[in-house]
Amino acid sequence: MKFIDLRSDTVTLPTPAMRVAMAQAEVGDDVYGEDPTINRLQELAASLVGKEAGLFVPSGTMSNLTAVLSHCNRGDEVILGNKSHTFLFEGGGISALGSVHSCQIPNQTDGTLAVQDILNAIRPDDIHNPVTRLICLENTHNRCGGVALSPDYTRQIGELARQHNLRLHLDGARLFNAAVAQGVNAKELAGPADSVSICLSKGLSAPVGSVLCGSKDFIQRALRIRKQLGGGMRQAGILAAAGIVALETMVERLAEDHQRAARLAEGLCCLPDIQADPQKPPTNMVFLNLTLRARLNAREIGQRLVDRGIKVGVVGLQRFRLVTHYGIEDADIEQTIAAFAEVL
Ligand code: TLP
Repeated sequence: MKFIDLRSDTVTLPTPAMRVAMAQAEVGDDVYGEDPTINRLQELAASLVGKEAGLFVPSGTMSNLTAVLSHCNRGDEVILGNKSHTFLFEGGGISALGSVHSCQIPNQTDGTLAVQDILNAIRPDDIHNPVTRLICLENTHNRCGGVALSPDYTRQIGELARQHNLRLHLDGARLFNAAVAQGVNAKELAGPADSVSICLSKGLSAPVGSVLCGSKDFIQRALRIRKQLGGGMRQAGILAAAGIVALETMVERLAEDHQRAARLAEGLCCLPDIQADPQKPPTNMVFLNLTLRARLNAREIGQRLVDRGIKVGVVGLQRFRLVTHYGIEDADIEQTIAAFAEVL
């Protein structure tokens, strides 16, 4: 059975052009810095986000971890959102592997961290306190509904960080979704950050990888951390080749995913016992809540949808996440709406 898989944009398969590029990729030993395809990908990614250098890493999780460990010393503190991916879904790696302390402050519904909350979280210089070193933002913000942070907000937090001698890291796993949705250049969104992580294997459809970007000095430190984490790959130009195709050809089409998410939310909102949150999805994620009147819970509904060839993310007793992506067509959206109507 061919499934309509809306659990995540991580399920995207490489495009035919990626397969060709992978087969033909020129490769070398990247630990010696000698893989020409990886070098090209790193330069391309860095230029797209306006940074001096890039580093190819196997995953978004390793990219964020490498960034935090490159910015922080043991015992330093990072200020991040209580709904951030790094806090919720990266295995606590920054503390488990890096001895970095985290200070979680509430993510607002628009994905931001309130300026006053950040200011309150910055520790005074006192031997009892960890040293506040880093602020992390996420754009788009996954658990806040795929919402996009604006260039203005990011600039404001960049200035705040500089005033307090802090670094700013941006988890831009879906930075290009944020750029396309707002009609702005990714450089504007990444500019205020000292480092930015972008993912190639989400909406951009490459099979593997993320690129961590920043200044040359920062990437030099990150190179050592990546090696410590076991992320120094060898002839991985085969993977980077797909990443180049992703960055060159798959960014603009993200707008289609956003339109399909909007149609999906609109169709599902008309059904009884279900509410999209927010009503109009900002990018490619649709979060749905079941009302208390619903006769089945989210897990039960999820199972009945699987029986009808549709996979959705069940992210709470009464909550779903549906993500549109390359490979999901208009007809799949209509079929999903019809299946929900049948099951509810
Ligand atoms: N997110 C995945 C799951 O881990 C939840 C998904 O399906 O959305 N930052 C953000 C904002 C992410 O959404 C993800 C993946 C990552 C980092 C980690 O990327 P990977 O999976 O490559 O380690």
